[in-house]
Amino acid sequence: MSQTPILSASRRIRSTPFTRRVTEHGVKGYTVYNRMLLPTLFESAEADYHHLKKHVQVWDVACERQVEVNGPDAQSLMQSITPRNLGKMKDDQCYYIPVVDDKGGMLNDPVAVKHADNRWWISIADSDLLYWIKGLALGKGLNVDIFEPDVSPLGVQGPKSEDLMARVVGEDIRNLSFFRHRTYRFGDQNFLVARSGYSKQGGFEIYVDGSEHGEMIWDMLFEAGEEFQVRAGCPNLIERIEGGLISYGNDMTRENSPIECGLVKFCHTSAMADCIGGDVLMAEKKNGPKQIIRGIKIEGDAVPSCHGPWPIIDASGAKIGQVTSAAWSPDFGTNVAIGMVDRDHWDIGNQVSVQAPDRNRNATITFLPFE
Ligand code: THG
Repeated sequence: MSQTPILSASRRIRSTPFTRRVTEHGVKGYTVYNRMLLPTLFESAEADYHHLKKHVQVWDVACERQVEVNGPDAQSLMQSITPRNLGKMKDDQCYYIPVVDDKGGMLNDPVAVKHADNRWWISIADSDLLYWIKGLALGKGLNVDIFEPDVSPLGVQGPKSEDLMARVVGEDIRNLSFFRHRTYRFGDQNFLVARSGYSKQGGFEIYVDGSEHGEMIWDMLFEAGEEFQVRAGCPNLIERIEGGLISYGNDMTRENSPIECGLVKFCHTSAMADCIGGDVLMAEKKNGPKQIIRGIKIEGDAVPSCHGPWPIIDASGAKIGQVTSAAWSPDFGTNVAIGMVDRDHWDIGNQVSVQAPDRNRNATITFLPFE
């Protein structure tokens, strides 16, 4: 039996303002995201999952790096990178935005945090969006500064997250709406907090501005959270598949359009003219995509956890798509998965076969999120 290889640490794989605490809380697994550590496992995938759905967890999601766009041309630069219409966005809003290249291919699917017309944070998924945006600004001769500030999101996720946050920053946080942000006081520091996060259990993200404050905020949350059974946690594969939260680099890449990714609701005809690649997306919106993201219910016992993608085949053995994320769901009592399925085969209820690493399995095309 060979041992699981370790991932060697070095300065190129950045630690976070919370890494010391995460270690103390017994992190068992990491991945690398934006060249930074992202915890993947504490107790076990299933124990972490049950705890997340019942209590509250603190997540080190510092790897959701911010790209700050600052200056008079910020608003027009922002509208040029996404087909989502930002025209009515308020200064206290966050928007989930597809970011596309000149061919309409997905470059990233960040959360845009608007401070003002001339100041934005782009809270990025795992790709080097800073270089694309800097290149655009230089090429277009725009009057903007683009840089990565020392800002690290800390997630507070789970059904008891509101009670915990109310203990720490006051009852007023209960009035914060989904995808809105406001500044709250933590000890003697003010930080922006949004009601958002990469789970469907409800929660908040604290944008910790200044690495030196990381452990202080962490400790405040754990002190106040004892009565809510707070634990260290992380984005959970099972929960995110159930909830239909797609993952850049896993479920979609630059090969895919936002329409294929199920994000047509964020591809606005009114914004296409200002968006790079908008012409391509307009045509695709009219003609329909050639494939689309779906939920896939995979039969049998728990699928092995293993690098995908796994081919999806029809009754004749022809490849009609691929599974890109899969896990056993204790609550649904089946394997849940996310994948791309060709247009002739994407109808809900369609029976297909998935070539999992252990064996072929019967599977059913279904909705995302799982219901
Ligand atoms: N929070 C912040 N930054 C992030 C993530 C995050 N950057 C990387 C990654 N996650 C980006 N991907 C997503 C994917 C989905 C959502 C957020 C970020 C999400 N979607 C909601 C949904 O699908 O129900 C709401 C979308 C909407 O209506 O606007 O929350 O998690 N800071």
